[in-house]
Amino acid sequence: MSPKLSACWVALGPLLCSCALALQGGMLFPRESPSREVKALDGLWRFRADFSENRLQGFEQQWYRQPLRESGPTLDMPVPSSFNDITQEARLRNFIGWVWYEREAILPQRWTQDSDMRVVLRINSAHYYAVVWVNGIHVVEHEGGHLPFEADISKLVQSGPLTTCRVTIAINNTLTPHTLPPGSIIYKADTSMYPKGYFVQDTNFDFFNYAGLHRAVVLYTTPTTYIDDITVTTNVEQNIGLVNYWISVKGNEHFQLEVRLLDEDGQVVAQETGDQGQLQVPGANLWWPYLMHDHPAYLYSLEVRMMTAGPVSDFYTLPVGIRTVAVTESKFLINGKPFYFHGVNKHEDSDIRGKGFDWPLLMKDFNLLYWLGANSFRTSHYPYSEEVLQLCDRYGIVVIDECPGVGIVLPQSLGNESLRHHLEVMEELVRRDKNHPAVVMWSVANEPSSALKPAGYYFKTLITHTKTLDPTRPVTFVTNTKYDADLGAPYVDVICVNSYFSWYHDYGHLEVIQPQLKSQFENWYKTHKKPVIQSEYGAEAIAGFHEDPPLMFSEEYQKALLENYHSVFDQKRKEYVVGELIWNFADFMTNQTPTRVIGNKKGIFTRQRHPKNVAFILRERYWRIANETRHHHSVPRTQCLGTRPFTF
Ligand code: BDP
Repeated sequence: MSPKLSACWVALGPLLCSCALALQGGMLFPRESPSREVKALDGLWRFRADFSENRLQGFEQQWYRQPLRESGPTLDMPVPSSFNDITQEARLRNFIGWVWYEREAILPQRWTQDSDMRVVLRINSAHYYAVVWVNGIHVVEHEGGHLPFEADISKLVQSGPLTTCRVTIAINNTLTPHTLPPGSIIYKADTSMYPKGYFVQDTNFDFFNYAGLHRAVVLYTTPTTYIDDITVTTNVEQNIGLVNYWISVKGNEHFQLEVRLLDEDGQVVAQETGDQGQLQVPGANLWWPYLMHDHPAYLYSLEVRMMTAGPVSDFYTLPVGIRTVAVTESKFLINGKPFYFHGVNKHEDSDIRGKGFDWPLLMKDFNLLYWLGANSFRTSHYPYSEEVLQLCDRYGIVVIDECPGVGIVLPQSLGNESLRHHLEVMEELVRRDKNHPAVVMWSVANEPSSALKPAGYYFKTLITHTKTLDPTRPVTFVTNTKYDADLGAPYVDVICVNSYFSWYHDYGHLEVIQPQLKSQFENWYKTHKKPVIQSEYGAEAIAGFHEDPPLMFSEEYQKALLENYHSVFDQKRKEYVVGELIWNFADFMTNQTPTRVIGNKKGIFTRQRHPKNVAFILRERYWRIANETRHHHSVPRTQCLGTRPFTF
């Protein structure tokens, strides 16, 4: 292990140094194909939290060298899941430091014997910093809890007679002023008040810092010469769909590439050869958002076939939606038509699992989005799992893809070290999500403090760099009305603004909402002449609390607050307001504070996804807006998910 890592940890300071490798190659989602196999390592892993005083016992005793059970007792821990809410131990729920995961994988014999095969270990999310060993050998480290990373482990598994491999992953959830999101460790040294060695993790964001292996861990294979990355951009010219592609191949310089585009019936509609080119689809079926078209979310399949002179070939199929995105002074256009975001903000959050990926939960959420008539969401406040984005592509749910730049309030979090990491995260995010038609905009941060001096330079660099990473999508920066208006606004394409009138100020005074909201919109528009999205608004309601006249925290207050916002939205959406995203889709867990009653209760659904009264108000509204914007006929409310073929 890197000595830097341990030295830093003793101080509980910036352990998260540049040990993690930045971008190397592509990050195609592991899919099975005639040349690729995928083996999921989901299930029970052995687990131990390192409760030693310096949290470094695991490294000092090299727990990765032997099976974990040989260095002490272990727990059974499900993957994917956060570890925090699985056991009955309070000290594990609130643990800060290194936890250790381990499991053995049985490898098919040909994986270990065929030297023309690459075996890759991919970790879809390990929050926050991860160090990985295979059979006791260090293979990769990664910083950042929401984006995937991988290691080619072919040499390791093909070097001996073993047909199993032991994967050990040490994960540290400590946040520092330079991590994303940032945080700091606060020591409480006064022994008359705190036990010896007492420290807490302080953060400035409003969700619980769940940790662990939150998404799948998989092993997959490719040939040794392989399709490393595919980039697709699309356009439409005079009814001809244009699919531009770039393919990178690794492992050999001599190869041929064949590219075919298939429609939903499996018919080839265009084909090409070579590592870059343009496919033309006359009369293309465009990818339309849900509720904007009778056949939303049309997906073609881009089949890429790579052949070498020898027997090796590689196949990869990528879903492709043909659509355009553009922004004018007052409109957000998808396929040249004005698009109004009527949607939600979400969190990856649920009972027991914490931030752990869960198919039933995901499908419930998509069914609820369809029921609600929501056409969009923002991945507040970090990148969500790739499966979520695949479902958005498939169901036509438009996404504002946000990076974990949330809770940036300390001056140290705006220096070069933080900026370097923030840029790296944006690169990783764009690399992972660039091919999703559902993703229509990048969000580089949520509500950073603008009072800080270096903020201007920081956000200008961040936003302009993101535009060079992906010139095909607009970029936004989410601000709060209470903050300085000009921090990121001059550089972004769309202004996203959060406000909590009659909630965080003017408590209980619903009558202030309309004038304050009107001024908010008018000020932003007057200064910047850019489309505006109300990217958050809402009120807490504890399900089942009722008061009339409405009082804060009752369902009636939440409803009345929303209705006041809606009446201003209805005026301003005729002008330049292009969206409204409720805060929040569902109640979610936060740190314990006197202002949170077992989490944030601004959900329109409870954490268990039961509707509060306000869900019905929003449902009426969203369907009404959808029908208005479709002009010709109303949309039937019964929508059925999953009737079309879909490949993962
Ligand atoms: C907003 C934050 C969001 C919070 C919300 C709230 O962007 O993360 O959860 O406030 O306080 O300002 O409910």
